[in-house]
Formats: sequence, structure tokens, C-alpha cells
Amino acid sequence: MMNKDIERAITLIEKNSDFLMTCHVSPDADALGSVLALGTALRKMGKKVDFYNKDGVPASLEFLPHSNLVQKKLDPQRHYDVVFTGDSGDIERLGKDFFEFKNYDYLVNVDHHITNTRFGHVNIIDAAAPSTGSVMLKLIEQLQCPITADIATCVYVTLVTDTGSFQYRNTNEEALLLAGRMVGCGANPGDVSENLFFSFPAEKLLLLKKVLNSLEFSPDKRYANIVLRESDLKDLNVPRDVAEDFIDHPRSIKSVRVAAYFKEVHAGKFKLSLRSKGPDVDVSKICSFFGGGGHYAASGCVIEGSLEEVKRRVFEKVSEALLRI
Ligand SMILES: [Mn+2]
Repeated sequence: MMNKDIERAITLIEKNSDFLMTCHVSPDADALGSVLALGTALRKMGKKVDFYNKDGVPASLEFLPHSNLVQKKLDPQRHYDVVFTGDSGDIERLGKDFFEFKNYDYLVNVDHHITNTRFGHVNIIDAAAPSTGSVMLKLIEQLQCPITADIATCVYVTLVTDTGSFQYRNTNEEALLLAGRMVGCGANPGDVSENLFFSFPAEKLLLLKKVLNSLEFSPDKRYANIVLRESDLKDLNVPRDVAEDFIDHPRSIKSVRVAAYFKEVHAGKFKLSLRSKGPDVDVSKICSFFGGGGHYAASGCVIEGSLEEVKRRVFEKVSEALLRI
């Protein structure tokens, strides 16, 4: 299955010279790290490579090698031979500008989301892969290009972040072996940890104080939710991505099987992050019901309505799933 798709992608790389790398909006480390890894390899092979993300690079990920090359604008006149997308489950998640941009010959979709819609001409999807970066590495290994320290760092970061520092259930032998190999190629775990987990702005902790005030449990404490209000971000003048990992706090409680994190986009519109713990609840199904998707234990969607309404609808769906276990 996948090998054939990888072969097709390798042929596209060999036969063409002008590439665009892009990844999902509000990019996380796996999205940016995966495309930076492949794009860097192609540049070392002498190919012309542009990087694009509508939202650019969040300050917290500026340490990723070559992230300064990521552009926030697409030139509608510019033609690319091949576009690679990383970590995006559907084409809409690449942003409206890219959705409308048709000035390329081939689209190669590289991802590990179980809900991926296979929107590319070539689709390299491995739902069992610990990160999209690890799928990209399979591709890079087939190229006539050494795994340099900057490529290794990008891939290593995708493994650390998508496995929750090798703590989630997607932490398998492959994840640990690949991480070890990336360290062998020059990735530095101490530097990466310091950049990822010990470089936060002070406002992050002040924001966490506010968000934890919203913490609620279901009566049986198998479900917990927290809420980020738009006004909290404005008050502290911090970007949204700073608050992304707050979901780990409700999830850290022993009794909690499902944790929900409601992030207000604007009045009446919320982004939901849903996480499950243990093997029993597939939150990608719950998020698919609301028009989103993702992974078995980590998914997301956008829901409209008042906060109370949105919380109630999600709690209903989660309760149905929890009744079955
Ligand atoms: Mn990912």
C-alpha cells in the first residue's frame, strides 16, 4: 500500500524542480516540523522549495530549523510543479487561500490522521504512524540526501510533541527507535525540551490560572472540561497557541476518561479539543459527529452556539460513549 505511494512521490520529486510545502492552519510542531524536514531535504538536493502557512510560525516554534523561510502569503501567479501537504486531514484545513490556489500540477498529501480524506493525487497516509514527521522521514530516506542535524531535529520534534513526550499510547517501538536514530543524526533532546517546554512567556501561567477557574467535572468525575475565553487572551495579550496544551491538566486526573477544552473563537463559536485516556473511547467519532476529526485519543472540531449549549451538546455525546464502557 504505502510503498507504492512513496515510490510515486519519489518519482515526482526526481522529475520536478519547483515545490511548495504547506501544512494545516494554526500549525503545530508536527505540521511545521514535517514539511520543514522534507523541504530542507529537497533544498539540499538543489530543488527550489517554498514554504507556506496562512498563519505563519507561532513564536513557540521559531526554534525549528529554517522556520524563518515559512511565508504567510501565496502568490496566485506563481506556479509549482508539486505541492506537499503535511499533517492535514482534509484540504480545507490548509486554509481558504490554498483551497482556491490551483496553480500546481500535483498534490501529495502526507499525513497520519485516521480521518484523512485522501485529497491528494498521491496520498501517503499511515494512521499507525506516531507523527506525520515520521511518515515524511520514510520519504526522505528514499532520497539521495543525508539526514542532517536540521532535518533530524525537525523529525525528532514531531515525535516528541505528537507522542506527548513519549507518554501517549501511540508511543510504540517505531517512535522510540526513530527518535533514537534522529538523535544519532544530530537532534539534541535537551535543547529540544528546553525550547518546547521551558521557554514559555510568563503570561502563559497567568492564563492557566484563569482557565483553571473554569474547570468542571461530571458527577462521576469521568469527564472534565475547561474553557478559554477570548477575553482571557486579550487581557493578557498572548497568542492563542500558548494555551493549546492546557487540556493536559484535566486529562491528568485519574478518574477522567474524556477531557474537553472549549476555546472561544468569538462570541457563539468554539473550537473544541477532545482527549480520551485508556483504550475505551474513540473521540475522533465524537468530533466527526460535530464535523471535525483527528485521532482515536485526540481530536477536534468547531461548534457554534452559546457556551452552555455547546458544553451540553458535547457532554451528551461523551456521556453516550462513557455509558458503553
Ligand atoms: Mn500530527
